[in-house]
Amino acid sequence: MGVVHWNYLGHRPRSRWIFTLCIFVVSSWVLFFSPSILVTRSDFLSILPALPPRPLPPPIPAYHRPTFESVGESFVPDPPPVKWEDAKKQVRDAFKFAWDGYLKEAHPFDELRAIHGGGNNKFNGWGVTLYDSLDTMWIMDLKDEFHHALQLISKQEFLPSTAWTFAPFFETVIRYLGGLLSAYALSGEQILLYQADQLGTKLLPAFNGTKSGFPAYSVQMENGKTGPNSIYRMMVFAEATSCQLEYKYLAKLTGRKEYYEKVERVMDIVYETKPKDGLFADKWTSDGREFSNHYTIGASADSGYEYFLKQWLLMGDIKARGQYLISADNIIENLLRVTPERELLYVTSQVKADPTYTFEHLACFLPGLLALGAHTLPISLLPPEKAEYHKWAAEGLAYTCYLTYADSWSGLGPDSVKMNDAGRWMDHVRAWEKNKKLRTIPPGLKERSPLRKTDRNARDYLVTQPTYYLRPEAIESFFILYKTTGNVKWRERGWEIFQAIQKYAKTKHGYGSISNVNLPPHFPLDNMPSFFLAETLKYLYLLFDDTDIIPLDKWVFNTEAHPLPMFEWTPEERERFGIPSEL
Ligand code: DMJ
Repeated sequence: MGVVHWNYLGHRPRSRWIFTLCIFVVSSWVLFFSPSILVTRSDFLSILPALPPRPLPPPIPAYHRPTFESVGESFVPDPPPVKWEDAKKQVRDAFKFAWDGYLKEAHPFDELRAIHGGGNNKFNGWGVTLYDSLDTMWIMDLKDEFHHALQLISKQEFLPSTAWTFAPFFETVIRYLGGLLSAYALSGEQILLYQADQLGTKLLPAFNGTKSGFPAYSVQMENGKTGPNSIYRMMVFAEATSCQLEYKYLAKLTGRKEYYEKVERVMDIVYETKPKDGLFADKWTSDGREFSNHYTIGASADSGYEYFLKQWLLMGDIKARGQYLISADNIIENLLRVTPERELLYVTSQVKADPTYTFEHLACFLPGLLALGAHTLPISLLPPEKAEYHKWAAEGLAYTCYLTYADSWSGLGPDSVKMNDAGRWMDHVRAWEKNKKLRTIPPGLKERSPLRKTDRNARDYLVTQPTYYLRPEAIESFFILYKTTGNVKWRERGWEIFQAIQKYAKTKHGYGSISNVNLPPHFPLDNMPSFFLAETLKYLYLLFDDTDIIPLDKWVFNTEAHPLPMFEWTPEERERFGIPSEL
């Protein structure tokens, strides 16, 4: 019997329809009525009861654009632009304005004083904003600015400035080294790799500053002495571990074994700890033991967890992937909670096993990380039932992050809040599953309207640190959620925040933090952090971008939003660096 090829039917939809219908009728007849067929109708039907009943998944909560109750002059966003291209262009203009302000007023200082002009040194005095902005300029196609910045960078010798004798290891790695490596990967400019190698070498003595091999807090650049009291100082989990992507990619580019070895030693210490619930203390002793009983995914631990997943994504590290799975499950189980009235899903920290009910803006990177994990991990490791929890957690947490912005007078988000509490999220999820409310929305995922009432009972939380520091985490998560779900609501929320930034944080020279998001902002603070250009504006731009400039299946963002390209170790590299085949 010849095979009828689809193309032989021509391109007319009608012929295809008739053909499909015939096939359906004939095969139904064969299956149900033909006595000679091997699988009889009753055989066929008898298979059916063996299949487990498949409950319908809960519906994705419908998206209704919120209406904003205006209190006095409070912020009410404009509707989204007709074309997202326009939003993208506005973000590019905002970046250009901030960059020009920095260059004119502040360079060679680290960061711009957004109100008074001039600059200040917070991170070595080598002009950190320059390094943090490089890849954003490339991505935004600001090539003249990029090449000008390259000239400035090529002269840098990474020596101590008068104001700054010790280079803080973590900040120097994520901002300077990450910025150089990402700009190199995007542009191929050799000077960037040369400078990354110089800087990477100068920072290496940090790993000799502790008994364990954890990097010391800081390094003196001209002689490799490690920072004040580094032997006795407590190590911060995120600071000690968030150097993996940068140094391993540098090892790949330069072939230098010590880059790989030094940072992998840090991972060995972390893995050897094997905490039974997958959560790591936020402070460690310099000889590599957990010290505090504070467990958080906010400040001092955040990127430690982020880099487990991202080491796997960047270079296929299976051990790090295993740790991510253990830790993410335990974060979901133990640190995710809901509030009683608005049923807001949030992530808290705990002291021993006691929740603090604190929800930090810094923790708003978590929904993006969970969404990225659920989107990329193989089904064999994260089966659909479990992946669903990760995706729900991502959606619910990102919405709460958004609400902390939308609830506020200025439309900008506070740095920290204290939540009212109704217990662990997973307990609510299990109770909801038992009641078989499977066609209703899972706990913590109902999208409540923004509330412009500042009292704790109405909002279900109290603002404890009301400053918006121009931080990126909420927008970072909206970007990943938009990319992994395609739901335009994440773009719309990013657009609202961008408008609030334009309205309240813009200054004569650039942008400044808002000291109290719940009060009419009289004036912003006099500082423009470099991460505003590295992260906040970059993620906004990518959120509105339709061309997929940095596809998530090819690039991995370091914790300062510097994208690095995914790679594989060659057999020779594995042998030289001592990378086991299972890593
Ligand atoms: C950034 O410098 C980095 O993202 C870091 O990991 C923590 N957060 C700040 C910005 O908020």
